[in-house]
Amino acid sequence: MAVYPSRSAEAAALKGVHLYHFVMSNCSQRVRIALEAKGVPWESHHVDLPGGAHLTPGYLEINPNGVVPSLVHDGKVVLESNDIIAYIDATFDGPQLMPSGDDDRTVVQGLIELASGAQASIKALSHELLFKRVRKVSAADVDGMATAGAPASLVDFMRDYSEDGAAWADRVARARADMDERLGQLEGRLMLTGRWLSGPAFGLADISWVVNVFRLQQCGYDLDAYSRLNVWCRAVTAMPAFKRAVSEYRPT
Ligand SMILES: N[C@@H](CCC(=O)N[C@@H](CS)C(=O)NCC(=O)O)C(=O)O
Repeated sequence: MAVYPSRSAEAAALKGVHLYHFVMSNCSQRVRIALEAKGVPWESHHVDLPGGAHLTPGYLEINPNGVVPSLVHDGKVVLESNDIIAYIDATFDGPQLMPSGDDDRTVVQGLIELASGAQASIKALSHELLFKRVRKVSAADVDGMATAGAPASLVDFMRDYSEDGAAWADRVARARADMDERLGQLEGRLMLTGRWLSGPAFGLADISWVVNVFRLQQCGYDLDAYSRLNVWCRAVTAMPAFKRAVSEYRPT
């Protein structure tokens, strides 16, 4: 996990815990849940993704990948939502979210990597099943992203989305197959543990995955085949930390 002094003068001067995030971003939600579960006070820097605020020169100095979330703690920046939640757990008091035994840790780290690897599929499914109805993107918008300095992977994705042709259909089909494979692994894990993905206690693997499964529910994605996962998701989304961070969260 990389933790380094921010290249942004604005961020380097910040004291305390500051989160650059977007209300609907599942990666941002993941970090907000970890902060709430640990009881860490934090300050919000809401980044308007649809408005392109993540592609401004000032934000690209904080996060050169042009994505949210970014955590700044006493002027040091931590990127990548799953690294950020591990950093929060390791740095602050509160309930321990990573199991202490070596074997459990290895499994939880694997589940977190499984969630990180799901991001491309979550993004494609969110755009296809949730955002398409409300967010039209033109070729000129995509050119504007490229001119603003957005990384090529973001531009290529938006180009396929805006064109809505064979390349986009292929992305969506691959996302469905990939997601079903990952969800099958989670169902298997819950068959072993019973209640939580992280093991005997709620923890980082649960936080990492709940935002993805919740998003799939919002998308109307077919989750009928995953009965244990549905029970698990109901339990996690009923937790106060989830409510404060996601379902009842309003950006400030
Ligand atoms: N691997 C990164 C992925 C971050 C990411 O893709 N964030 C999305 C929101 S969930 C974003 O900022 N997207 C901007 C865009 O696609 O233009 C992480 O886990 O932090």
